Amino acid sequence: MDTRRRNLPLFLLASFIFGLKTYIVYRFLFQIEIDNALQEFIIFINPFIASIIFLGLSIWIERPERRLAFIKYSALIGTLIIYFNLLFYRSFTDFLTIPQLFQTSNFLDLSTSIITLIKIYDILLFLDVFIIWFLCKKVDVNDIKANSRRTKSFALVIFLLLLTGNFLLAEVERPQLLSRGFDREYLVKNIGIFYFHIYDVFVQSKMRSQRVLADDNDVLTISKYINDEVRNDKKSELFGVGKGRNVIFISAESVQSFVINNQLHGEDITPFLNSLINHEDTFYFENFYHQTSQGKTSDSEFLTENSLYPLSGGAVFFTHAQNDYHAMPEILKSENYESIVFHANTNTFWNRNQMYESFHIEQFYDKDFYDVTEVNEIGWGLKDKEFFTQTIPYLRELNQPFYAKLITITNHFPFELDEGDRSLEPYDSNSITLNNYFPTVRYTDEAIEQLFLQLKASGLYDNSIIIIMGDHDGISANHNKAMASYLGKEEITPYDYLQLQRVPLYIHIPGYGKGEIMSKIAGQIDLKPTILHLLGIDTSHDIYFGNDLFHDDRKGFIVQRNGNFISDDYIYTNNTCYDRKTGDIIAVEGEGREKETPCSPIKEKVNQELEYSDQIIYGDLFRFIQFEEN
Ligand code: GP9
Ligand code: MN
Repeated sequence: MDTRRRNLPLFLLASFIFGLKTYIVYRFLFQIEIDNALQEFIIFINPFIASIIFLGLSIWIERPERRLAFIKYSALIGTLIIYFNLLFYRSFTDFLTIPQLFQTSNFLDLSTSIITLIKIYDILLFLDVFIIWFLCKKVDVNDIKANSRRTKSFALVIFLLLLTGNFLLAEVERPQLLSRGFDREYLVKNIGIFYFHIYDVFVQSKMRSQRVLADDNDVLTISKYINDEVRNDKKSELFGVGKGRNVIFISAESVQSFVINNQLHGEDITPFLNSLINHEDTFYFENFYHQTSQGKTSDSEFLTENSLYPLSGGAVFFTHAQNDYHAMPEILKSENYESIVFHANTNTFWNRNQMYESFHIEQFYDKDFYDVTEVNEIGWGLKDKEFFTQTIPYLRELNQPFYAKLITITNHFPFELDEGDRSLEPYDSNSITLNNYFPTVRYTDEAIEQLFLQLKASGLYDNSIIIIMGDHDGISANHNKAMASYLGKEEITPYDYLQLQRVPLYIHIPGYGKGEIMSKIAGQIDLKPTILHLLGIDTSHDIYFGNDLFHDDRKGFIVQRNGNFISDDYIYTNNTCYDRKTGDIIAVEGEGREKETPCSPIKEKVNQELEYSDQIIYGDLFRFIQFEEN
């Protein structure tokens, strides 16, 4: 009799039982949010595909006993992996990662409460293992023969197809899922827990090997560069004007500068932000650039807290959350400041829960601290107005001085807004994204206006510095055509596109009275020294790549993560050196063309600086430094 047929169904049967269990756990024991039918479909098929592939590896095992053992132990180990994740999840609403396994504090937390995390019905999660073991026991090993080459090749093709299909669907659901990292919940939702662990092992081991090769000599070269090329320790006129004040930092989702002082349908898009520019207590930076890459909001947070560059690929919040940093909250702590973040999204998004700990942020008021209902929710959290309203009571309770960061979300792609919240009609072009962007920006503008009133009413306003910063662009190059039509241009050139990477920066110091419009180029990298100096905190022992924006003597260029840059005189993008002010092309680099252009010497520094910043992150170099706080 043909015995191949007998063991083939066994692994398939086992896959089915194990897959079903996994699906039930995903769907009913983890609280994974499902937003659409495609996600529902992926989360349903993934457990079966994953089990078929893993248990299907048994096809390549020759010896029958070993083959059965493989199936039995895979089911057991797979179940244990799911179960440990479940226990961890019950405690932290998060999935296990390698760094967490080594973070002993987590496990201490867990071990004291482990009994409370185990539920009696958990035993049912092992039911499939019992069944699979029982089935394996029933099989007569003499009936099992080696699989033919044809069977193996056939299985290989099928497995590869299944795997690719699963990943393609995940990619459709969430483009750049693996390269950007996003959120662990998204990863698990789209590729399942087993591939997620493999992915995590891969990312972590790559990082660890780079870290091992680094040593403390690397730091010396970098600090020399910073002392020679970046830092200026002379105090600006504003050094210490905000001493002892609170810092309220509003990270304004996707707000770009092109909407400021601009109109649509004959109306100002951002009336409040426009009026704020002319306020005597405001410094408005009209040539301020975001410098983020794939990590978007998290990159902008990384830049502002550390004055280091994010990574060219992936999100540093995911890849290097375990590093030693010397972030603003840590420095502020030694000045008796408490640092807090408010953002009504889950705390695992962008791995904030882990990275914030490394930054010494003391408290993260995430979604759980807010009353989120069907009416006030939008996208990844609360509507901005509701978010600010619910944040005010928390702010009032804080010990002063504090550094509070409030991250808005309403003006996020795809720029949805309920009809009743809309006070500006959409634009009319072939890009729905750009069309809908204007009403949501207006909404955020109104929300910020409301926040100012609330801060005044709460008595917090006078003793604070209020900073408003656009986190990154909201309108990508895909919408260039519509953007050109809005701006009344024939096309968006690479020069225009780089100029569109400007985001607003406001530094509002109640009572200061001598605010100005600041025209010199500036970037997110500059915020750490700027804020610390305003508070009168010396940074001369620190390592960072930005400049105090109230200083005239600066390094003179702002770097984009892809190596493009803006300097006082030039803009470099698309291998072309432009005159910054006129946009005229000065020189094009490339074969057969000029090698040396006015941009070349700056380009060299730019690349050097990016490389140093990467070295700090990849080598985790700050672990070698004892930063002295004064
Ligand atoms: C999510 C929010 C938006 O919590 O910060 O992230 P983004 O997609 O802009 O990076
Ligand atoms: Mn963002």
